[in-house]
Amino acid sequence: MRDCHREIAAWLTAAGAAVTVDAAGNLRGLYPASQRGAARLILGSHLDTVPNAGAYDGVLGVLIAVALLESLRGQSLPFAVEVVGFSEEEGVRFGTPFIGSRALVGRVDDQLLSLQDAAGASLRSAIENFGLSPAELTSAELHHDTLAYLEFHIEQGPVLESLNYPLAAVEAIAGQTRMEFVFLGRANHAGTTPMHLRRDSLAAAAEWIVAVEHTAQKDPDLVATVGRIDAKPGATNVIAGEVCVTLDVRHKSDDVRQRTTDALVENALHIADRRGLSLVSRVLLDQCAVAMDSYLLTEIDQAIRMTGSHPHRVVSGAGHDAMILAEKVPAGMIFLRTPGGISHDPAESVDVADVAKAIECGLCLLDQLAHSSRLQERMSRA
Ligand code: HGY
Ligand code: MN
Ligand code: MN
Repeated sequence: MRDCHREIAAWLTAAGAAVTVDAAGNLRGLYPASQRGAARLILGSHLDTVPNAGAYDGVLGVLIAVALLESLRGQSLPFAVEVVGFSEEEGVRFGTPFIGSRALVGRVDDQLLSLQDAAGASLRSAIENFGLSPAELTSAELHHDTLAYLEFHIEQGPVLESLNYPLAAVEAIAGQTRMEFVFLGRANHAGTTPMHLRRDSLAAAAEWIVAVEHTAQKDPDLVATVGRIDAKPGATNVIAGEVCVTLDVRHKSDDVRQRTTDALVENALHIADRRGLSLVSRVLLDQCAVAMDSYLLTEIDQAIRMTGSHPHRVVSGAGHDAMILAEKVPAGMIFLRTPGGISHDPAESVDVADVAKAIECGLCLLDQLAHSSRLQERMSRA
């Protein structure tokens, strides 16, 4: 992250922005307005990613924001532009996502700071080891003069490619539930324990994982994923006594997502009970679906039209920092086509021409907002 900060901070500085790192490790570059003390527009995305990832999820949105500042070539706007590179959005290390953007909306509390990574290091100690102070987290919060938040991001799915559109406006972001389940059975000898006397936690988890897939296959708008399984003691000749699995459930309807999650918990309890095991589950994230700002949507549609593309609208199955920022300020997102619909994998890619269109769209958007009476009115109130 330090290397990433160094590279991007150099580009932001060269583009005329004043660069800082806030107490949550977010990189922040403030490009001044034509008048001192003017309100600000935030352009951002996340700098962290997942294991064995592609090169574009998150960071491309930050670099498009840098490219927009570079394209201004020192020209100032009626509002300041703050570029934010969020430190942690994926939730890989501490199991709970959106830590960087939560700092901007004042939601990094002691419970979150006490979360531990696989090595037992707390979020609090990770912040301190990076040379930052959790006591200063309040200074990372959004300034009262923030007008809106805009995020460019790859779609990470197949829709835009199937329609042959380079860009799309995001109208909403699906809600997501992330959970951890531990099936507790009885470790025993693989060679001497008859099948009818086993309390095999790995077999129980496997039965449940198939049920998770079958449940999600019944609704085209529902996805449910078991992404990680840890079996103990993890030896070929030992029946697993304890298995921990993760669950990720997403749907644009919070009601469907909640009912699905409840049913999958019920199913896990039933399987464990029938096999003589016990089950412990805990919720790591219960994030509701979030609609993007309707006014920004119309401006994004118009900016996409200005690039000669069709202003298509999509619902995002992936979570984004925009859904956190939307708690406090109007938020909008622009998606770029993802060739092959592949993401969270080294095969993730973008077409350079689509990135050029995204930058062109961003410049149109900045120009539209600079002349927007709606935004002027917000600026006068900020
Ligand atoms: O998993 C997601 O929703 C995104 O990649 N953060
Ligand atoms: Mn991601
Ligand atoms: Mn992302």
